[in-house]
Amino acid sequence: MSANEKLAKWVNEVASVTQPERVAWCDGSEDENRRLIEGMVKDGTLLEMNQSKYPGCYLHRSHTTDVARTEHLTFICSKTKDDAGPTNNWMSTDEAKTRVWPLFQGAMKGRTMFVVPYLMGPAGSPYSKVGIELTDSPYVVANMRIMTRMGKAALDHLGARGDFCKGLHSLGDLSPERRFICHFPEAREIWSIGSGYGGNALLGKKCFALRIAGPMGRDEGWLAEHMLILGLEDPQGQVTYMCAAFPSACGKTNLAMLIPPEGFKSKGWKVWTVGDDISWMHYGPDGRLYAINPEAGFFGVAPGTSDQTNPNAMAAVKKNTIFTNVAVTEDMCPIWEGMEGFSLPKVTDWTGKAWPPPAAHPNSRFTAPAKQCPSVSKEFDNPQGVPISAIIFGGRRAKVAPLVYQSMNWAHGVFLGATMASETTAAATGQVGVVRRDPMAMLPFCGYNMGDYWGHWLKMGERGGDKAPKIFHVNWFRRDVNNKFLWPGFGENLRVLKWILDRVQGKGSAVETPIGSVPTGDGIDTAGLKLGAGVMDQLLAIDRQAWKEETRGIQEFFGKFGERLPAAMREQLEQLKKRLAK
Ligand code: OXD
Ligand code: MN
Repeated sequence: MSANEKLAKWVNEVASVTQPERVAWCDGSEDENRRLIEGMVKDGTLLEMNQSKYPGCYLHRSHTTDVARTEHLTFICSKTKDDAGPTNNWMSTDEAKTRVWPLFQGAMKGRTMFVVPYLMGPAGSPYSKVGIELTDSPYVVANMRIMTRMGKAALDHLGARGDFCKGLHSLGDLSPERRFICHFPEAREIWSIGSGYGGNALLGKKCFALRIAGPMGRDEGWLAEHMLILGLEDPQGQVTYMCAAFPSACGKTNLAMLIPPEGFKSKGWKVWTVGDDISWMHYGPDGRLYAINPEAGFFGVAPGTSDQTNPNAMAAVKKNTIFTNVAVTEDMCPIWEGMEGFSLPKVTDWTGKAWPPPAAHPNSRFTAPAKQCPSVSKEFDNPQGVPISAIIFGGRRAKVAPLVYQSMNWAHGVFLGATMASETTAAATGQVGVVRRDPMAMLPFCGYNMGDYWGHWLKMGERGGDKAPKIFHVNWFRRDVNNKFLWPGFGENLRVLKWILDRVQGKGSAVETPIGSVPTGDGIDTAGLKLGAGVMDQLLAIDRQAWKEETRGIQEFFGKFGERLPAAMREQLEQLKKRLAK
């Protein structure tokens, strides 16, 4: 059976269950998009923004109970519970068939079912993969057109092959009671019902590119990661590529689009953006690890984004952007907390009313084409991807973790990723210092047993040998005794990237400590930065007592994985304990 026959058969099967009024095959063209948008403006799904200031931009206000990913309703439906592991919600395939599948019965009555072919990754790349999403939400189609290479590019890539990821999505009745996001890693299939929110409904993103692609990478020998990809250009014009993983809402998009501080910019330092959220990494013909960004757009958090924190993102969202749940000014321009001009009293909040704070929903978003970002890398569409020299893991730690340190080797680097954590702050929960582990920032996105996932990481390093990237850990969020951030962050993070680059090139001064190589006091270039006396020492300090405490937390966390914890991870913990005891 050819790919198209297989596709046609599946579309018919789904249509006979969901019973849409009509089926529309999407080609991704301008014309099709214009018609879709016109329809949505007419029925109120989209509001037109100020077309002279924000041409091609629209606002969507979601249902008020459908504003974020719903992790407790997200399931891995693998053969056994153990295959999903202790960090995922598991549902058996049989249960999914009896509990979730019936919800699709007649779910699309009176609606159009769109057939959305999409390509994850550049056209012509051996590393790109095709997905097909069947959805009854035109808003999803319009977002998928920005976030992926949609339509013809995908069908061309698929050709006669039948290997596409099947994704079925219906808004259902939008009730959280009947909302499920189910992943079938063995069948490479996704069922999502009851939500129109990006992470639940744009199936190419978290569902395919992470939860399904992860097990594919395990089986095929590559990595699907929750990482930004950036190119750091030095004053000689040489560009070095790095990937970085941070938990959601830790500034990944800002780091991917960083603008260097004055003294560095004038010397020729630049950051080029390849991706802000997901990285697929494969070994290339020369034995180096190459990354592609499977996505074609940014689905970024709006609040806090401004000309101060991320001018590149602000430029990217000036046209052809879909805003979701932001506030608007009187003349229908998007606005949110932290954005220039926000103090205007006359804004309308994300629900369409006068604004009691917050005006924009804290998880309000922009969906913008990556090509509109001034810092987009010229390698963005390179089918081979970019060669990765450094992998960076980052947590949000008020204490314990220094500003930056380098792992001793790959296995130790995997340990740093596996033990990544954030501490809650008073503002977030009322409880200070509660440690939440988020290995490789993949806690909500790893589609199989996390212990097996670490095992896969270890294998990938063995395969790379000397050519594998160097692994680092950063922490922009260390606080002083008065709970004030010690490090200014944002553009100044370039100074840390520069030390990482130095280390990759065999330069950069460091001291060996029990936790890894930490920069010497003068290792980080602080020229032009006004840091208080002793602040750099505090940023780089290792508190043995706190680290001993940390090893107890890690031991407890590792205990959850039982037999599935790779021996090398247990070994790393034992070695760390020994080094701390010396
Ligand atoms: C995202 C997330 O939306 O990580 O990218 O939550
Ligand atoms: Mn993310």
